[in-house]
Amino acid sequence: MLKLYNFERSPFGWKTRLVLAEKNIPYESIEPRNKMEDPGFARLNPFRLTPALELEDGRTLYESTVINEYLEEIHPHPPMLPRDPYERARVRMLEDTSDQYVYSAVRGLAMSQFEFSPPYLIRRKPETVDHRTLEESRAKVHEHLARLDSELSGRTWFGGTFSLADAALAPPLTGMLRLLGILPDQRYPNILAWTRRIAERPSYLASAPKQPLSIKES
Ligand SMILES: N[C@@H](CCC(=O)N[C@@H](CS)C(=O)NCC(=O)O)C(=O)O
Repeated sequence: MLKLYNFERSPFGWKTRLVLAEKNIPYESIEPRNKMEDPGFARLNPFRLTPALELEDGRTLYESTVINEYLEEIHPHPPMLPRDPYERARVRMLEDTSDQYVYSAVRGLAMSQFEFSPPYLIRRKPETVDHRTLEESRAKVHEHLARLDSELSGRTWFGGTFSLADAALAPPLTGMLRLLGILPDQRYPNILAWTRRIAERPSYLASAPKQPLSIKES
């Protein structure tokens, strides 16, 4: 059986769990311990990040996007990439920019105000809040949300049908941005409708963290 090394509350692990669930692929989920020191974890991923996927023959893959593309290739049903080459590229573009740019703005918004101490985000004391990063990140997040809302115009899912881009966007749009109080926001009606739809999807319900992060006032 495939083994997925990941953390229940981590966004990139969730992104891969969502694809595994969507495609009904059996796997064992393992939370690594001591991954920064354990030489066994460096064998799984020399960059020591999760998720990492161990195949049945012991070979490993890392980077959520690469893992998800591999899953799409070995389990093509249901397809999570459109058939049309332009639309496939568009889904990949949405996924890649979500991981690189949306995630970095969301991270800036969170880390400027909170300390990350799972299962909590602990609110920083006022004098340690990084106001400049906070405001820059907030502005960037809203630019992304406006762009993503228009990507959904006339579409049920980011990929037309449920796609690798939808899996990549589920953690920030339904996890951290809700926790931070940025979403729901009536200015983004298509994202709101998408969020309601995805919340009913069995793969979403199966893959979402059972005990998500919560905010702790310091
Ligand atoms: N580009 C990587 C990002 C992976 C990543 O940042 N993983 C986080 C958890 S979601 C992690 O391992 N953080 C722990 C650390 O940096 O030590 C991917 O898509 O897999």
